[in-house]
Amino acid sequence: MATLKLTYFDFHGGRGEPARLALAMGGIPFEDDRVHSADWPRRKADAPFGALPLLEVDGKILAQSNAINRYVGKLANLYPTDPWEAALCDETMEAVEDVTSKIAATMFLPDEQKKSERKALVEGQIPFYLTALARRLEQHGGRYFAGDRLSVADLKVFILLRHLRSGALDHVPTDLPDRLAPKLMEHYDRIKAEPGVAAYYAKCGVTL
Ligand SMILES: N[C@@H](CCC(=O)N[C@@H](CS)C(=O)NCC(=O)O)C(=O)O
Repeated sequence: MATLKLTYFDFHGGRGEPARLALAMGGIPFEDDRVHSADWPRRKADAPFGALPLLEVDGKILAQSNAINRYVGKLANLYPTDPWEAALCDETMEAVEDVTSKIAATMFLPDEQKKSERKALVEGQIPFYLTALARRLEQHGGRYFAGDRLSVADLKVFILLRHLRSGALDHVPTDLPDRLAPKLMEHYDRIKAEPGVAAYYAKCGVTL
């Protein structure tokens, strides 16, 4: 078994969280390297694209969250083997990445600008992606995003919804997913109840 180190910021969410969760659910040992924001400027130059997450596999570095999710998904049996279902899994993860990038672009804006740009997102792109994801979920049978079993795509959507509902995003109403995408919330509750997901967050002391 390869020696794995996953490097990401020190919070229970974001682009590094699906891989952390997938590795834990697969019972795959890894070093959970959590970067404090004060240390990031010093470490940024070592990241191939100047960003996290990174996965180190026997000393070799892999960047880009969805590449990492696919790799660990294969190790943890959380990535489809069927080519079509694998493509659906990728589609979902890229859609989450699209909306994540739009939200991330507002993260460090001055407050007035953040408020107006977040208002625009809340009225436009966030509902667009939530309803599109809910529709795709329905088209794929309503339970999972890729085939008839759990994959890293489901984990990534779950983590996005958890973030949107957490109250950590100023100017984003926490009930947005519940109001706009009840089918997605049924999916959220299904993933939250997965024994591996529940066990991981219980071990981390996180209330879902
Ligand atoms: N496309 C990249 C985006 C990575 C990214 O923007 N990561 C953020 C954290 S979620 C980051 O490292 N921000 C700090 C910085 O850019 O200096 C991926 O999917 O991994």
